[in-house]
Amino acid sequence: MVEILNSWSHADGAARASALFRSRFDTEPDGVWAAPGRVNVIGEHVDYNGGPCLPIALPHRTYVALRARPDDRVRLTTRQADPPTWEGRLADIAPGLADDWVAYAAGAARVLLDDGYPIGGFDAAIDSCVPLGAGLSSSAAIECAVAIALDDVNRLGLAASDQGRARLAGVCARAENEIVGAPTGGMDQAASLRTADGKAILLDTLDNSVRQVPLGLDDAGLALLVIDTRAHHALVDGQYAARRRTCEQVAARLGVRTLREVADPQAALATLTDDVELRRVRHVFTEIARVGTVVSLVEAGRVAEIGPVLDASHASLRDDYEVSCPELDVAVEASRAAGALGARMTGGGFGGSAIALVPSDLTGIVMDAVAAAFGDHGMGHPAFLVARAAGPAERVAGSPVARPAGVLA
Ligand code: GAF
Repeated sequence: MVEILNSWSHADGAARASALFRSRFDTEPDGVWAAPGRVNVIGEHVDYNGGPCLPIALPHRTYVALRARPDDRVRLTTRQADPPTWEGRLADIAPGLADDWVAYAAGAARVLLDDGYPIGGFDAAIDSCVPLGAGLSSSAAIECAVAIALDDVNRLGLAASDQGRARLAGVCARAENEIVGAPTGGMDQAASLRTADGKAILLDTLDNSVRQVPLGLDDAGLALLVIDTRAHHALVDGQYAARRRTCEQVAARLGVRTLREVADPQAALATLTDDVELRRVRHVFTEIARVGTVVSLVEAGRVAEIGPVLDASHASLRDDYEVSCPELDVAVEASRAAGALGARMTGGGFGGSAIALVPSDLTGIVMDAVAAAFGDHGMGHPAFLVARAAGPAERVAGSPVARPAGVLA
């Protein structure tokens, strides 16, 4: 029997978060807000290089029951961490917080305050069915769930438009960079806040625009299988930062702000004499091109043909960018051998998850094959989910908070 990672209904998630809130704070929350994890179809490690990426939001969400306070205190509790509580003042939310989950949960409040938004203290209870450390953006889901709740209870009105949601996503990304200390790009927060139900978004990180892209998987008889390798995944251990630094150094030397703005990628590659730099930058250039290929195929109704592009992305991430690991490689190879049309690691890498594009009727066979291959390699038990493009972060319980006239809509 393979393990399936099930998501919760909104009713279940809201009930869990509310129950945790009541047991910890002995009162009712103002409401419950939920933000999804994501899986990226293509466009890996390009979001901090001005490149495009194509994530979908998952039905797996982090639920936050939250109540505004009349003072500047913040009290947090979660079912997913130990110790499960934190208390402090808004002013205490700063780089160096002891626990990452506290920084994810409270960081957006600090950045909103720094940007001049009128944020007050709050009590919040967090529960989540986003698999932790699986490369599916469990951290961004916490940030975005709290951010959208704070937007609502403080009547900022940002969540009402894509422009405002883009601003909230930027706030959450800065919380991750500045408060958590993880030098990530902005894809995960945009995916959690700016997607639309049933669609991927093409996020262009150069101008921060998004375009909705229906993948058409059901019509093509295909499924996007996510394989959580359960191998360790962490973005703050220096490997991610080192790759980002290399890209930024080369961009600066080439006289551009981001590698996306290099006018002639081939000519630029020809100037690189350091082998590591050459391979890192080659990944970025080729991955950006692959996003274009996938979007063209999908929009032409030819999603069944994107498999080889996913395969090429994996090879590039494995060999040029060097962010794969044995578990991801086994997951990808075993899926292909069992009938997947293409497969690749997804997310930051160094563990986490892979995706496989599979004919729907082969999903069970591919899952069994991957689990068996892990067994053969002594790799423990992977877990699976079939990705369905879900909607963005939103309030899922409680009444709308009345907004004064004149706020950003
Ligand atoms: C992680 C980061 F958080 C994203 O910003 C992105 O860079 C991704 O790795 C790789 O594409 O999820």
